[in-house]
Amino acid sequence: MSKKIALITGINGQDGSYLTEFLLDKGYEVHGTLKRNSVSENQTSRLCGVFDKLNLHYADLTDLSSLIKVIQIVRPSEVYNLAAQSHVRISFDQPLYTANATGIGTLNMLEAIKLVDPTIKLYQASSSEMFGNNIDEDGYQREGTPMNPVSPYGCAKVFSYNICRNYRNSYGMFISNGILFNHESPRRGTNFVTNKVCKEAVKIYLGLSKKLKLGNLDATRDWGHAKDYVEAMWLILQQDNPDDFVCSTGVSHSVKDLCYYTFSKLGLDYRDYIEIDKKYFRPEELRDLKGDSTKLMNITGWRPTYSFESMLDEMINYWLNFYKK
Ligand code: F7E
Repeated sequence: MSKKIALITGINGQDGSYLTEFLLDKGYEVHGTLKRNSVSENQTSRLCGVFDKLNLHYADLTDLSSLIKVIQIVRPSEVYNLAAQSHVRISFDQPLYTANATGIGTLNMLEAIKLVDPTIKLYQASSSEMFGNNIDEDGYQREGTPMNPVSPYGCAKVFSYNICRNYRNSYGMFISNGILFNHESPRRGTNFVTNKVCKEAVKIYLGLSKKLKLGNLDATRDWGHAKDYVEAMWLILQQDNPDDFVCSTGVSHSVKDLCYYTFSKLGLDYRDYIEIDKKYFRPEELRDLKGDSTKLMNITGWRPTYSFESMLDEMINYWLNFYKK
């Protein structure tokens, strides 16, 4: 059987790097797109372990011609569309760019696939941010929960989710949405709350910093590990039929719980170090997220392997080793 070929947009992000490693282990030929950046040096730092086994191409979701070209060159069997402006708070500062990259960018990818080869399978990185503050009666969000986004990012993701369903139904294309809840790791950008807290708590513990400024401590999130979630992405594309799936752990914690656990692990009381800074609040807050992955687990057999605690332990240890070096 010929080698399967995957194309990953946003290959240099947290998820792109774990997915690359996962697919290389499965024997795939892996290609990825990079967006042009004025500083090229750190762009592929998450990929350093597998850099020699990769094929990188410059392309941008906002540039349809670049997508058509890369699909014509690579001829993938599977496309994982992970690229986006993915920071919720920043989407309020850059709403138009977010709508273009995170929303219209997906439509560009759909058109590129439809024009070049509509048999290519597409995984779309949809998000729990699409639900906004809607919760089912039992406190969970799942595939049927109505979507009511509360950020430009969430609105753009709802557009992408819907246009994917529309192309699937209209043209019979194999397009699946993974509705992923928050997923973290040592490779997470340090302007997302988990890795910010782990990094800064370690700096405080080592005497390198004194305070940590945060926003809303009462928000709750369902935090899983990115390594587990990229397996779900792959499983979703291996099904006989395209469909939409929630991927989550089913357990949620507050930002306060996150601070308590992380600082306690280092023998510190978080209350001595945290300052509230209004600039980290969002104009409209998404209060609580907790996902029900029953459908994904029943149909694909997926199970998360990390707990909230084991994930944070890995992240704390990463920063301890980083600063001790
Ligand atoms: O915020 C609160 C903040 O930025 C989590 C993205 O991957 O997951 C992510 O979006 C919570 C929020 O992630 C700070 O208000 C408090 O309630 O880590 P975050 P997010 O906004 O949930 C979804 C599923 C995605 O799809 C997104 O792409 O933490 N929070 N203080 C803070 N958040 C940040 N970033 N910084 C703070 O200082």
